[in-house]
Amino acid sequence: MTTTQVVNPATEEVVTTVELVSAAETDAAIERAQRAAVGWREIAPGDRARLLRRFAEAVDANLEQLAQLEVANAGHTIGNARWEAGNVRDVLHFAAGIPERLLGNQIPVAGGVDITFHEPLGVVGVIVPWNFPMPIAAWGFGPALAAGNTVVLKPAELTPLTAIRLGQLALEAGVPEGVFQVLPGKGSVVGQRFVTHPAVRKVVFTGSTEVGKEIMAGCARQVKRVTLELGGKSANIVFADADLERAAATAPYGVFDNAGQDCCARSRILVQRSVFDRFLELLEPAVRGVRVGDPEDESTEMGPLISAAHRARVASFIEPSTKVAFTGTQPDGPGFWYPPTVVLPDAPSDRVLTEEVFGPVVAVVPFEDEADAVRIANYTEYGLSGSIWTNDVGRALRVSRGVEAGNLSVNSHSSVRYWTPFGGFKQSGLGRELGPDAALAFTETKNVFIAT
Ligand code: TAP
Repeated sequence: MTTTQVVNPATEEVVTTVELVSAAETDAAIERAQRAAVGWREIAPGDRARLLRRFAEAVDANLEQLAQLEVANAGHTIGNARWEAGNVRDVLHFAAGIPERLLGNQIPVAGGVDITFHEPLGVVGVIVPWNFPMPIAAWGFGPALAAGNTVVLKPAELTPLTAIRLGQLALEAGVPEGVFQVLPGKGSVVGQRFVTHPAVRKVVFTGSTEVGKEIMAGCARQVKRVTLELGGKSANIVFADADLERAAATAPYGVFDNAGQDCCARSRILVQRSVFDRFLELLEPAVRGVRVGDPEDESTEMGPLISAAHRARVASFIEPSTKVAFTGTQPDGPGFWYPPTVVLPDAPSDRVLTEEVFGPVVAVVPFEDEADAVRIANYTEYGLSGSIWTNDVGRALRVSRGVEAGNLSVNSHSSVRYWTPFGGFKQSGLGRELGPDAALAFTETKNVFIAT
């Protein structure tokens, strides 16, 4: 039996030990899910909806426990962790509206009636990263279950605790055995079986672009459906006509939330040259003011990084030649801490401008005009999110249409609502999660013609 130690990133103490699922156990779970799929798709829509609602209520009743688990396992601030558990509840409530609204079409044809059905795929495998263990899991399993699929879910090896608890809560809520199974294990073992086992009909993967490409290539062998949510290098574009005070005061939270371990992190701040120096003057106190520390403290705004190895990777972006404009604070003592860090890159090809840091490091660069801003924003393989700060509505819309990214916000840094679509352009991903069409990513459209 293989086990893994779960470590609290804020204290470096071992929280617990978790047994890892083997390849043979993964196969057995997939086969259970395949058997359970027969009954699950036959459950009356209203009953499936009711079970999802009960699952949501069980999450709500255990919200504080789930949040505390995430604080201990992932070092998330308690405020964020509560939001994340609440997001799972809300995604499930939203999903509970799906079974009774999975509408097909009746299409006019000669000589008969033509109708379409949205059929479930069967078993769906969901592979989750360590940065947002709860919401990312729910964005996959909520609509997948609602559409009549069964789900096998692999949490990241570093952060399995909340997923394991969600699996228990589903059973307690009455979701039948085998319909939703959580399989803690290694990506190379459990995740790979999702890709290679023919009974898994779709893989939803969130994680690095590098692993996402391997998953996609593996799935191609069986023409297996994939949704990919990958990395980002998003731009926060600040025009001279914007409310500079607000843009500067909020910019740290657009990138340092979750210690920058966020695929939507606005890790490049593009500032119109005429206000560049003024913006940096305003940004400095905002960055120094970010409260970094004990994630259990209600007033903390940023916690630690997930692991020592990840901290070393983040630190590698700051080379001796890197121009660091200023940094925020970090606590002393144990924990994988890294301070909020603002850098001024020399060239567009600087690693800190082209690669995803996935930590609290932001690069600030000047631009000349609207066209230049869009050009720089798009100078990346990624295209997940971004922000545009301006008081000119026409410009806000023009730049929104020009930036190649799936999730943009104007005069704010919001990316995620469970009822709006989420996903990336270019190498940030494939397909969309959440939003009104969430369930359609977990169905096949079937057309039936009936001669009359
Ligand atoms: P990855 O190393 O890509 O891991 C993500 C998940 O995939 C983990 O559960 C991992 O398992 C599993 N995995 C690894 N290799 C696999 C393989 N060969 N086959 C199947 N599964 C495999 O990413 P990470 O380090 O956890 O997360 C950080 C990265 O994810 C960042 O680049 C970030 O941008 C991206 N990310 C993107 C998004 C969105 S929404 N676009 C959200 C979060 C994160 P283990 O447990 O073994 O690691």
